[in-house]
Amino acid sequence: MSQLASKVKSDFPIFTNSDLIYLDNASTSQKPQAVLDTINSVYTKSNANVHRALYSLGAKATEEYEESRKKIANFIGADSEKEIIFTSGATESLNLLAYSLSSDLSPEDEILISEMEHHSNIIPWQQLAKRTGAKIKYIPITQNGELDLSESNNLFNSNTKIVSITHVSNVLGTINPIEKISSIAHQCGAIIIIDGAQGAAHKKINVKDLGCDFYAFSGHKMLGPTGSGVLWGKLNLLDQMEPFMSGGEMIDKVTMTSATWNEVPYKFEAGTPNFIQAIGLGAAVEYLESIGMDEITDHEKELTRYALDKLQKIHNIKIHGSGSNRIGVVSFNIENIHPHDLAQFLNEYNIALRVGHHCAQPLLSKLNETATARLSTYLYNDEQDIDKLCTALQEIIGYFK
Ligand code: 7TS
Repeated sequence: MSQLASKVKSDFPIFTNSDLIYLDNASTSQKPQAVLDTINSVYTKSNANVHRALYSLGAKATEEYEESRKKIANFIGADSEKEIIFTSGATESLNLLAYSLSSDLSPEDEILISEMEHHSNIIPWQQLAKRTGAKIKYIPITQNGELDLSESNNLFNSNTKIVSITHVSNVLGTINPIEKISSIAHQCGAIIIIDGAQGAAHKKINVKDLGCDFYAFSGHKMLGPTGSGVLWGKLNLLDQMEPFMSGGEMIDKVTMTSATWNEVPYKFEAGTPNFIQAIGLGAAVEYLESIGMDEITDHEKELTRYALDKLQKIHNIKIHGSGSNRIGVVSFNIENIHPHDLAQFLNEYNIALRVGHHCAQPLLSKLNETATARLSTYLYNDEQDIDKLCTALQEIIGYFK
């Protein structure tokens, strides 16, 4: 078994002198000391608003903010840091796109998403469809919990203008074949957007290799602060798009009656950005790189296999999704025990995992469930966490007998 967790756990103060078993990483991740130190350092040594102050402190904050943008561009293999827009998270990144791409759509157009999307990659498109009259279509999922691309000839056609798909399912852990989907989308002239909220945190990303046009993700799920997120987009597409929000710093010239826009990425960063969080995200990326993303992926794959093996031995458990290309997320139900009861009992063991619909109600209804229990791992989890979870589950099943 990988030794990664024992190597890194002490970097995370939340685990110091604690028996916390944290298995809710798909919701948010814990933060290493390096990220906490960076945030503290900016607040105590270089806090001033970015891109406007002429004094040294302002220049220092701006430099750190822009340095973080470069680190993130490098982390995901972007051509230029201009392609990195700081947002508050994947939700804002996806809303930005659904708003800014509005003008390109008319009633005969189609938006293609999938049945395994998080609400953040469904509702912005439903709202866009309402505004424009465009139609939403769904790529179905197979019994295994993988995207069913067998009908892609019907689903992808010349009316398909936007395809927006999750990289990794937050309920099933399925890793989707993004390169293949990007290629089909481009063949019919559509824009392809990837919701990377569960991707960038757990896998080495190269946006060019993925072949997508946009990639959205959240900083807080990858060891960074809340309020940090990213939208990566191809520069030529970002250049053509209208801004999402308007206000300070996103302008070039403003008169009493009109305004022109600043260049990308600033056109999309209206107002005071969450610059301290963005700088914190840069520190998170540095930390992840110091470990190595491939090592993190391997560790989580191994741990997922271990978890699946152990969970399958529990009587009356139903594990959702059986695809082979999956990572770090396992959803399950135990017969006759409501997931909410399960979570409450698990809390007595200091085990944190999420139960509910995981903001993916259409997927849950496909699974014929209203709620599941979901464990989700990260680099600091190990087999003991899984063992303790399984022992607790067995005991809880005992109480319900
Ligand atoms: N897309 C996916 C696939 C997600 O899993 C999430 C959050 C989001 C988008 C939105 O990210 P946010 O950072 O903007 O909120 N997923 C979850 C989850 O599974 N449990 O809590 C949040």
